[in-house]
Amino acid sequence: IMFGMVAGVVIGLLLQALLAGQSEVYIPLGLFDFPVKSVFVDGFFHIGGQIFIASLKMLVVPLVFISLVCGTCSLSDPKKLGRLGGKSIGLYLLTTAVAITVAISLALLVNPGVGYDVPTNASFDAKQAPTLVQVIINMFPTNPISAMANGNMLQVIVFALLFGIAMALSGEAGKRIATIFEDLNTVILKLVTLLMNLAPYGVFCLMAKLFTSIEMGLIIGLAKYFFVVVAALFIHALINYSILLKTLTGLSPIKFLRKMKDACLFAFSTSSSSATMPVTLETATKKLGAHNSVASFTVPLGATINMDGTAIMQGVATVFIAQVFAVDLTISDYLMVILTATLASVGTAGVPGVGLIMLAMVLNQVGLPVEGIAIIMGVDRLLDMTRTAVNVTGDCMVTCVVAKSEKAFDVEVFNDPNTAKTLE
Ligand code: DAS
Repeated sequence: IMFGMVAGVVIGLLLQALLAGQSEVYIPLGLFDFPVKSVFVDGFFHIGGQIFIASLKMLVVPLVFISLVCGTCSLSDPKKLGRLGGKSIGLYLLTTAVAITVAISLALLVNPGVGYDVPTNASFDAKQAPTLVQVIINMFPTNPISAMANGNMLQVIVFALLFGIAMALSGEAGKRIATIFEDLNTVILKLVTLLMNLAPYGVFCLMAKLFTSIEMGLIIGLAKYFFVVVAALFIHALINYSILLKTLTGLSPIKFLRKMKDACLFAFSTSSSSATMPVTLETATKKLGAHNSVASFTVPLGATINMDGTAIMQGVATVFIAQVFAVDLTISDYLMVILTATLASVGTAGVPGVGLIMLAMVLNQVGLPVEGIAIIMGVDRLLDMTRTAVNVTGDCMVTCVVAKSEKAFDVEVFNDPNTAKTLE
């Protein structure tokens, strides 16, 4: 997978150099001129990348529903579900609040927006993200089939939890259905590993297409902003998560990060926590050793409500935009940013670019001009890829902490270096 990614980046940058800003380049083949970009970039790479993303997304709803029903009905006592929910939601909100606090502190140290001259054509239409009340009401599906058809993950999670609890309380009938769900889970997980064989090619196509058109030059103009976000992402993923994992579970952060490689590569390539979810779930159970009864709940939940990487971008972007527009934010404004960004991440699914939509909500909350988002949009794609990898790392870190605390964790699997290999 790593090879597919590096090859895609190199081919993309070579094609970008070959195109040198033109919309197309032709290779004369005697009978006709061969259009390189249309055939390779808009053809093979685009189609290959979209098929790969679609194949991952195709799995998300059935995988989450089946594994969560299995996980829930296998819980010995449903009261454990309450503990699971409390611990995971509490830890997800805590890590997100810590993430954005680190981001704001680092940004206030570096002052990325001071002295930045605003381009005149800045404009951004902010689609309103849902309020917290709407999120809570929307969590309960009026029609579970439409929730699945629309990929409304919070509604799928709620329905699967209720269905699994009802199965656990339904005696023989529940036990009979449970065996069917166990078999379905085995089959759907086999489908996940089968599709993993597509990964190197899919990642190659995604990277090749992206790096043919990505404006690397924009990073220079926004270098301070870009590198403050990247620095905060690495501090959070390598230091904060390691401290939390070590103190709360005693597990080795080095082993943890080594096992996160595949999931992070998928998250980086797809920029989508939800598309990466099948790999995140496999990583949490087969590589890290968390039992499905916990991971099947905490991973889908995390992919939906836990976005530490996104909160980090929002923290730095808020400071950057306030400085660019010379707006002095008070400490209470920053506390409001921390609260809003933490809660905003609850309400939006893990898909590419959702971080910017939530940023509009955060900026509105502190009275900052939403047009400021147009300034940072140019470099957001690369940042989205990196922060999505941090998002899924946070999901797995909390999964390990909760699973270990619930004694639903195999330390042997975690310590086994062989399970660090690519998903077979
Ligand atoms: N791409 C989002 C995700 O899938 C994160 C973001 O947009 O910030 O987690």
